Amino acid sequence: MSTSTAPTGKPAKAASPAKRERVFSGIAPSGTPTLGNYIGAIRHWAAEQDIYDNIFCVVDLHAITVPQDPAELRFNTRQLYALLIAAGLDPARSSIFVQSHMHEHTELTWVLDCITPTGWLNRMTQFKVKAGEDRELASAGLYTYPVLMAADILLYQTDGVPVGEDQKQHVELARDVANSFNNRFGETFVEPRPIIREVGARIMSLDDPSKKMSKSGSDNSYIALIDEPAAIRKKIARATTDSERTIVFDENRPAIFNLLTIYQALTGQSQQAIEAEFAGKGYKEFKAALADIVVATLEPVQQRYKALMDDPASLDALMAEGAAKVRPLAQATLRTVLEKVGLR
Ligand code: ATP
Ligand code: LTN
Repeated sequence: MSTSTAPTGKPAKAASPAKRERVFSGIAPSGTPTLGNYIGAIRHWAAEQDIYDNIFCVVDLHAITVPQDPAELRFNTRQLYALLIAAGLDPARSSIFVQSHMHEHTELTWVLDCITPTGWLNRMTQFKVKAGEDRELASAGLYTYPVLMAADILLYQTDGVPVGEDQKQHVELARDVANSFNNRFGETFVEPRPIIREVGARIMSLDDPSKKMSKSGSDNSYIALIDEPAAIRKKIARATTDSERTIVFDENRPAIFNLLTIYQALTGQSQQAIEAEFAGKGYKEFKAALADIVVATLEPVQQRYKALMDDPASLDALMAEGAAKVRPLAQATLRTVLEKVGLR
């Protein structure tokens, strides 16, 4: 195939042997990561590291779009970085870095800000939700946040962006911004696509199954990846259920459905096998079994996390190495952009 001739008469380019697609994903240090982040995102990123060329980023610049306590932000950033590695992201196979360690993100954001029509930003639904009642008080950073996210993605010539459904609109905006820049200044950016996981991966809050489990939710609503076994058992024992007794996957019973979804995600068993296992048993027994699974899943993660946090110099070195790995690509993209726009 590599010896064939293209219709133009020029020899066709040899198909590059198994060039991996590049994926980029980010997670904000806006609290302690939860079991929802783990089941819906982190464990998939970890499992797919050999399929893609991976870049993962702790997006601290995104965290300050809403007020943050400086000391907490500093701690949350290190904690999230350590937890990503503890949960299976491997610095040898992936580039893992902190967004603010790379000044190229903010520089590219300004250029992209200047080619993004405000009309596009006005259509972003997450801003409307996050800004709350008094939109006039929301920061300009929260409003332009999708452009910073576009810069994160475009700086690394990303092919695919694994995100939850709520972020699809932002990835599409990144694609539109890339396309608009390419049309105006010539081919510069890869136009990325969202990689959305099929449904069933959305873990809901333990005290209100109509809301998503979120690291910025109330204490009893989520299981943090660093929760002690006793706290995990207590939160699961207290989790909302309903007045029926059977333990079956019924979407019309969202509370038990959510707990069963967690059980299924962590054991990998089929719905039928799980229903058979708990046929004739009560909520108490099921919740105890679920707590055992969650505790057993998180125990090795917590051990690795503790070792990383107990050795701050090694954690600093990992962060520096992660940034050093992605820096050449970010610098090359930014240099091209500055030249095309006439700033160099
Ligand atoms: P915040 O509370 O700051 O909005 P969050 O906990 O909702 O944060 P994000 O930081 O927005 O989570 O998301 C990081 C990744 O985790 C995303 O890919 C997102 O889709 C995934 N994720 C977050 N919450 C859940 C959940 N409850 N179930 C499944 N996946 C989730
Ligand atoms: N906005 C995303 C986090 C995020 C991101 C990114 C995800 C920031 N930059 C780039 C993918 C690619 C969120 O809130 N989950």
